[in-house]
Amino acid sequence: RKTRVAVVFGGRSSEHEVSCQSAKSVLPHLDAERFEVVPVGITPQGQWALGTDPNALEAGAGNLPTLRDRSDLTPVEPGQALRDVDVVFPLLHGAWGEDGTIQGLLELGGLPYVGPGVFASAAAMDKIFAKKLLQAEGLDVGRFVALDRTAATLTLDEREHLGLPVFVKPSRAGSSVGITKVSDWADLDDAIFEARRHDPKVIIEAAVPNVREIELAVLEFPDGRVEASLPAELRPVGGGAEWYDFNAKYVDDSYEADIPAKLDDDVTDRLRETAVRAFRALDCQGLSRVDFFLTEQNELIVNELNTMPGFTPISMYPKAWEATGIDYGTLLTTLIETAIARGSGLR
Ligand code: ADP
Ligand code: MG
Ligand code: MG
Ligand code: K
Repeated sequence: RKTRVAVVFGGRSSEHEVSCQSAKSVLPHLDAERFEVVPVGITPQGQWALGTDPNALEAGAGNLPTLRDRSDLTPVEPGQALRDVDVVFPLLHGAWGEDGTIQGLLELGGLPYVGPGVFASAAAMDKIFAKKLLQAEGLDVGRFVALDRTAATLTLDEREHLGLPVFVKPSRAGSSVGITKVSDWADLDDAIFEARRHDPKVIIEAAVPNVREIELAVLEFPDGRVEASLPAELRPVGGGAEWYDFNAKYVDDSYEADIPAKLDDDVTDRLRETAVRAFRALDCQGLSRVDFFLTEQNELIVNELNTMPGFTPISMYPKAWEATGIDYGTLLTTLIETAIARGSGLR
């Protein structure tokens, strides 16, 4: 019989719609000869539902599909939704999905799944912990200060250490949600307040001047080999956008992608090597997108790892593999085969 793949999408995070959009693209591209797809939706309230076809969803925020305000769904318990499934593709972005929580549920159920395990997912989701682990590996992560739950604001010493401008971010979020670029210390506390609407833990980073944003797609193959794609670059066009915010990501056309990025061969080689090191430093498995800041001096700063990046055919992760020689359908098959080869349990 065919391999039954549950594609779990939607979810409780602020990236609910982005996840629905990813699912909408993945479903029709899964190899129908080998895989039987079981779409499993999770509403923004956290209700699991079977039989939700992401291609039939209506548009919500940012004109993206959503499971919001759907009263016609048939609610199920997670265990019921995943009964008789061989492998799970947790196509969820952000909290309660990309952060180790659903991975924990699947471990308990003994089900293999696409992507990193509990620890790596949680570590990559938390920008503060991710940076500490990357630093321990000897990788440059730039200057930052972690504001724990009790610290109200930056001390004068910390302000001096970082300098202006700074980026103020929730430690555990994504899609640029809750992030503010601050160019005047008078605006700092409002930015911290905004970040804390998403996470009590806040990270404040020195802005990298004239930064180039480079992303690499890292993939684990069924035989355990781990490889990084060619680098892709996100470039602001028309001088309108100052940084890669939510609108630039999903709404307007203020950023363009160069895939592959126009870089000297030695920089490309260093990026590919460092992306795999970062993947291993967080104990990732399956896949991860490793996002870099390239400085004017061609220094590599690891910004973050995204363990379940956007997955439409025009998203950076699949595009970067396409440019490296692996098409969208083959990529999806590889991800699922790697998950099955790994099995469940400690590994
Ligand atoms: P998210 O997980 O929401 O994508 P990021 O840490 O990647 O959060 O930040 C989002 C965007 O903000 C980046 O892609 C970049 O455009 C900008 N940015 C974040 N931190 C810095 C920094 N230290 N220097 C320059 N730009 C930054
Ligand atoms: Mg992110
Ligand atoms: Mg990012
Ligand atoms: K992340």
